Amino acid sequence: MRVSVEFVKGVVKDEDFPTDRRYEVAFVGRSNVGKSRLINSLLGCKIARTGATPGRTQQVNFFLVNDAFYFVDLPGYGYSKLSKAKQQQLHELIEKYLARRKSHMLTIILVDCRHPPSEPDLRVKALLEEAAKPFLVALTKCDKLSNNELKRKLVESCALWGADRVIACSAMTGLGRNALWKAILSQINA
Ligand SMILES: Nc1nc2c(ncn2[C@@H]2O[C@H](COP(=O)(O)OP(=O)(O)OP(=O)(O)O)[C@@H](O)[C@H]2O)c(=O)[nH]1
Ligand SMILES: [Mg+2]
Repeated sequence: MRVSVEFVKGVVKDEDFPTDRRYEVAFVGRSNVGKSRLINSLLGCKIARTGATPGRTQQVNFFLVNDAFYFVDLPGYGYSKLSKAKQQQLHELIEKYLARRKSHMLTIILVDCRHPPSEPDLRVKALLEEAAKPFLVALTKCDKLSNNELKRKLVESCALWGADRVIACSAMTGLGRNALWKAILSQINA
């Protein structure tokens, strides 16, 4: 799929979120899980800033795709070098966004395929279930697992999250890119 993309803004306060009411697809997960790189892989360009050191994204970044909907790159949680107050502030911003934002259509929860979901991942799951909002789970960095390890991980993840929600991904090899696009578009066009 050919896409055009424009960085619209990065915000730290919910009153600065865009007001044009286009649908939003949000990417959420631990710091360093690969949110920004997966967004770049989906969009086929290097628009979201990525980095080897965690804590790269500390704002809510809005990318307008095909002038039609937004990809929203949320700050990563669990970045221990931030002050407790700043971490708390980011958590509140993320949770407020996920629970209350009206134009927010779909959440992609990213979980590193080599680790179990973190406690905040499970809190996001509970919050979205509570708000009756749809979500998918992208297992990231699957290039790091052997085929057998990946099969085992998929069985385990499907049992936890629901089989129709889990997509094995690698921003490095492109694994999962088409499946993720298909799921995103079917939700947006539903
Ligand atoms: N091998 C491999 N490395 C990846 C993949 N995706 C991301 N990475 C690496 O993981 C690191 C973190 O990626 P980011 O996309 O910046 O992570 P993030 O979730 O946006 O991190 P924050 O902005 O801190 O929340 C970078 O060094 C990436 O190159 C992947 O699919 N495979
Ligand atoms: Mg990032």
